[in-house]
Amino acid sequence: MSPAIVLEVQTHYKEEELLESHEFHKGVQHLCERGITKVPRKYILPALDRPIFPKKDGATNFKLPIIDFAQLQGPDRIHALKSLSKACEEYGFFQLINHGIACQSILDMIEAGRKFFELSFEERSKYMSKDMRAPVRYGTSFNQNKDRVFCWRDFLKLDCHPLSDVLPYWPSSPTELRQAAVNYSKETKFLYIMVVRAILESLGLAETTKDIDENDGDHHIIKEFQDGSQLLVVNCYPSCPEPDLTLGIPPHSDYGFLTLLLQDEVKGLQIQHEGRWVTVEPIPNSFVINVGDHLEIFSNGRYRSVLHRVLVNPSKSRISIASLHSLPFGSMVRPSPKLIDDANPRRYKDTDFASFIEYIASHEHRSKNFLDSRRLT
Ligand SMILES: O=C(O)CCC(=O)C(=O)O
Repeated sequence: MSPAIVLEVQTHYKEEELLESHEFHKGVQHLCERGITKVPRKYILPALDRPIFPKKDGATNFKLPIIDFAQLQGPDRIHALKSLSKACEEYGFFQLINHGIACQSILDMIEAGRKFFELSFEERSKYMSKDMRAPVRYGTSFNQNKDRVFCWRDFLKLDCHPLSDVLPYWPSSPTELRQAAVNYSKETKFLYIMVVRAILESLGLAETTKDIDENDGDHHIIKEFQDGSQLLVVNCYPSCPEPDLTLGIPPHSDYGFLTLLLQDEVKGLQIQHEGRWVTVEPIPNSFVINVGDHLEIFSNGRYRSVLHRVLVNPSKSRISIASLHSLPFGSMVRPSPKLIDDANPRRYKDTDFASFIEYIASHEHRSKNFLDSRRLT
């Protein structure tokens, strides 16, 4: 081929790629609506990063520790706190049962989320934004502005704090979404505060919940949790023709204190445990709760945020709803002074949201790289 023809072919491919990449930014749902039978190149992971599916369903059946919220609130709290502490230290994850959130609130939220992803692309795309601080964000992949390989997920992110400020920006369609998300965000926030109190107690930072209210220092932190940030993320993973080539979400840890995750009946969540990927069995009417980077920092490394990822399914689409909680946007996250001593020197630098957002906006995602940037050597 003459150099002129080579140049022409290269230009043609570049244009095609640009055109394609513009299409991919519209999301996986949009791609599937166009009827695809193969995973496009843009979503194909390097061989080493691809998931290995167990040959027989259930071959890697794995049960997360179960924490009974009713037990945590009852006379056997001490015992439940021990189990909570062990789960956070050894797994970074647990399933919460008997959580007290009304079934109807959960069903309404899942249904409203599902309906959002069934809207036309024109309607969904009104909420696309590159601004990480936008009160509502519809998008795709993990970080679509940075990802070289896209992942097989679309999302709707709703900032929930303070509700009165953000509500007018939330999607007005489907009509039931706002009410369902308001109820759901209030209920999950309440549950989060109860669980975080238990976490403080399990770390030995307050003898009982009563002490937390009376002790000035700890009261201040509970107040910060109450005024803290909350982000609802509705994840939609359409069924995928070649699920062994891609992932719904690549390995990552969550940035906040705790994430309360609702999975539907389709499994897909995998966590890294003892050096291997294990699939979390959905338990009906439970929450999967995981330690985030901010809690790892706050606990000075005693509780660990753990890598997790999401597999996609060849025949079923999957919806999950993550409620991510942390301190207010302006607050500093630092190891609790009560957890630092000669035997346990300070392990992390102070950090805040602004630096987290700046970091993810300017770096390609890799595992726990933000937290690693906060470690003191
Ligand atoms: O969909 C899931 O099971 C996990 C979602 C998740 O990891 C996330 O939203 O960060």
